[in-house]
Amino acid sequence: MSRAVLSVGSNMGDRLGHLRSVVTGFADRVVAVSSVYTTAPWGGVDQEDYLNAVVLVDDPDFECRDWLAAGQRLEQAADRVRVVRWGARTLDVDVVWCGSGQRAIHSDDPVLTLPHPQARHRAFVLIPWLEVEPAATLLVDGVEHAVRDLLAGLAVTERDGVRRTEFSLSGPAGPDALGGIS
Ligand code: A4P
Ligand code: MG
Repeated sequence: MSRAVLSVGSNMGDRLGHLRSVVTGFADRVVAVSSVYTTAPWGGVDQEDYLNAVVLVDDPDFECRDWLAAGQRLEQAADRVRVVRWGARTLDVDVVWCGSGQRAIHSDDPVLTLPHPQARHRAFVLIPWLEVEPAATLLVDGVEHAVRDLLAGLAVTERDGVRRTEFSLSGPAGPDALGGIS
């Protein structure tokens, strides 16, 4: 039985449509969906801006690995091709956090590392997560931190690269009209 925080991102093709496919795909397992944010690429690879959001999901019959497997199926459905680490992609679904009840699951398994090791460094994860779960906490080096404190500790340039849009993942479907937003 588990609840998970999923970070979804896209910077190729119909970015909004790809993110919406996650909400549609998880259907009634979806508990909350953040706003859609336009975000500067993270990780040093030269590429287009991303759209990012966070989706909270819950299913008493799902183990944490089931969220990863389902996310990877959605990536495949979006014709995701793995070329460059941290490079451009139609759809990325990362399991940021997974827990049973209020208990966070910790895992060092490279197939599913929990919590996601990069989450604490990424404003594009922390900002939308706080929007849907303001009291969220994250285990860092064995110590529980408020996500809002982790965000406050990031560089201003990192936080300023994440801007909320007026687009919604639950609104009417349509082409990605955000290409011109800078
Ligand atoms: N894996 C282990 N733990 C997890 C987890 N908690 N969630 C494994 C998801 N996957 C996990 O991932 C590589 C392997 O990580 C998988 O086989 C899985 O078993 P991948 O998706 O195949 O490769 P990747 O995504 O290129 O690498 P990586 O390291 O997962 O990259 P990230 O962390 O997904 O970063 N900038 C902005 N602004 N917005 C973004 O969304 N995304 C990335 C990708 C880079 N820069 C970005 C964004
Ligand atoms: Mg990934």
